[in-house]
Amino acid sequence: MTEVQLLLLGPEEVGKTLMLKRLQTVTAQQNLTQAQRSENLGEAPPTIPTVGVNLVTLTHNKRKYTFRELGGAMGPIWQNYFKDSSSLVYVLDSSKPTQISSSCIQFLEVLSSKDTQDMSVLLIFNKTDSPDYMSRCEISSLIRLADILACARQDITVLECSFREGTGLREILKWLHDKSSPASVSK
Ligand SMILES: Nc1nc2c(ncn2[C@@H]2O[C@H](COP(=O)(O)OP(=O)(O)O)[C@@H](O)[C@H]2O)c(=O)[nH]1
Ligand SMILES: [Mg+2]
Repeated sequence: MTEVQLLLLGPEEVGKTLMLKRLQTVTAQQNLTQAQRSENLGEAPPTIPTVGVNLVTLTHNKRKYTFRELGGAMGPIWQNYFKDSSSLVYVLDSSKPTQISSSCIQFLEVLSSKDTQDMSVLLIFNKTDSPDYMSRCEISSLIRLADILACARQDITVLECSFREGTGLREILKWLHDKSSPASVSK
């Protein structure tokens, strides 16, 4: 089976672990018959802060995806993991404007590393269910997203999600399928 290695980065508490739990549920449901399947994902399962590396494997459309979620406190050594991955998912919390500015700088540092130049990148604005969330349009002007997308060498896809409500998960699975570069995966 084709295997894809991905890095999952972003500040703490933005919803990375919940994203993995939600994707595990959705991909497990896809292996059930129509009758067994429940479209309702239910309440968000609890998460505990990730210490070190959280390794999660999903199977979707005959491909195996291994996510390495790195705890936010590991920021200074993220770069040690770049070489082992072909794609990158970066999550931001759209309900925290002050954090977005600083984590955008961290995101730019990731994009400027020579080891990420050939990666496919998915940038997620999570927590759109929060009452005070910023829309994609507002965040885009705050961090000058158009300039980032124009200047980056990477192919960057942007998505708005709520992992609490389970929105955006199918788009993530589609991105995984479309963007996992055959050249960087092992059989
Ligand atoms: N309101 C809301 N809360 C969320 C969402 N995603 C995650 N959370 C909550 O944010 C907290 C941190 O989530 P977690 O997945 O552990 O974050 P991580 O540190 O990035 O792995 C938990 O209490 C989650 O339930 C979301 O889409 N909306
Ligand atoms: Mg976590």
